[in-house]
Amino acid sequence: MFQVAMRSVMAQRLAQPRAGVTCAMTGAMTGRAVRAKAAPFLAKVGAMFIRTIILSLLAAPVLAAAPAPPVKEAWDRTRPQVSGAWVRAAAVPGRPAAGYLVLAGGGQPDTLVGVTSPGLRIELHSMSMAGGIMKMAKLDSVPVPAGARVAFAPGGNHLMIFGMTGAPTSLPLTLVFRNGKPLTTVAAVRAPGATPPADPHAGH
Ligand SMILES: [Cu+2]
Repeated sequence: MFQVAMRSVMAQRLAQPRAGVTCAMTGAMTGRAVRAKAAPFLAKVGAMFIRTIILSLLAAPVLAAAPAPPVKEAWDRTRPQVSGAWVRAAAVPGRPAAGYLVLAGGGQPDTLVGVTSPGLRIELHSMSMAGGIMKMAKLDSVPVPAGARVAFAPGGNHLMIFGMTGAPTSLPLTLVFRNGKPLTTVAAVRAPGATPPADPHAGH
């Protein structure tokens, strides 16, 4: 395109020399003389074209790097997230079931202060071994530091679920936080393991 433009300009200059040039020249102007006169002009036009192209090339990355319009997040990164929730049904009817899940801390620290499910009572529990004896303690809250992984898992912190009857295949769990909005997840209910650990809930 640049070459085409140059050729076009050159053709114009050669076909129609400026009036001033023909007036100043009394004799017939040779093609060579016209080209000689036209050369500085063509060089100027060419430089302008090149400058335009270079400026366009320089501008392109700047435009590409401009910030994209804000996109609504699918979820709020500042809040904790919950995953992998499941419930182990009690081995003995009437005993509480145990619930497990993993919390991923958000951008801001928060604290889990409770878990609810319709018709059930749920407590936060810790579990520890002391002198070969498994001990549980009720927790009022569980900190969820920013960016941390907080697991409720067999042998450690867990949810103690009272009042579960029948054999539901899933259980909705709503996690209540001190700062953020509640989070609801669905926990799969599994049968008691074939080799359950010593029943740490005998005291309930
Ligand atoms: Cu417990």
